[in-house]
Amino acid sequence: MEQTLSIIKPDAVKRGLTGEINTLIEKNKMRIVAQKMLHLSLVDAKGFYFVHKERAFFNDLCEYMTSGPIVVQVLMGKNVIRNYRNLMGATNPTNADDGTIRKKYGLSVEENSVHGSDSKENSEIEINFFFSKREIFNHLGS
Ligand code: FUP
Repeated sequence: MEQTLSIIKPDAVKRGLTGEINTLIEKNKMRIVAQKMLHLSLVDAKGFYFVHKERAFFNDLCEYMTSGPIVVQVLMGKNVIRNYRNLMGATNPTNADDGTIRKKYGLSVEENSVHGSDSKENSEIEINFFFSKREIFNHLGS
């Protein structure tokens, strides 16, 4: 069983899409084993997206991520890192496949509704960024 970090971003939380996105996650056989809502500080947004610090979009992205509350989650399942990335769709919603979260709900390459870890290594770093071990339930049953 693998875990990944998911973020429901400000554009989606603001539009009341948390429930619909959670339904898609659960219908696709991924379990939500931790979840909380929070409002990122600019320092935390910059820390989370540190790998992108040299990119032209870095400052805008960090400001957007602090523009309203987000929902952070740990998802669990077999191959959940890849499966959740597939369910999310391409970074730019215009290029995302039908049925993906970003195609359904994404507004632009920046306001693209969700984040998901892209590797096992990053999933561990990102989960530890937001959650302590005691907040994650890995004994939900099948
Ligand atoms: P992804 O893994 O699909 O979330 O995409 P990236 O890691 O490449 O980018 C992280 C976030 O940066 C995206 F979700 C949105 C933002 N971004 C922009 O705002 N503009 C860009 O041109 C590319 C990415």
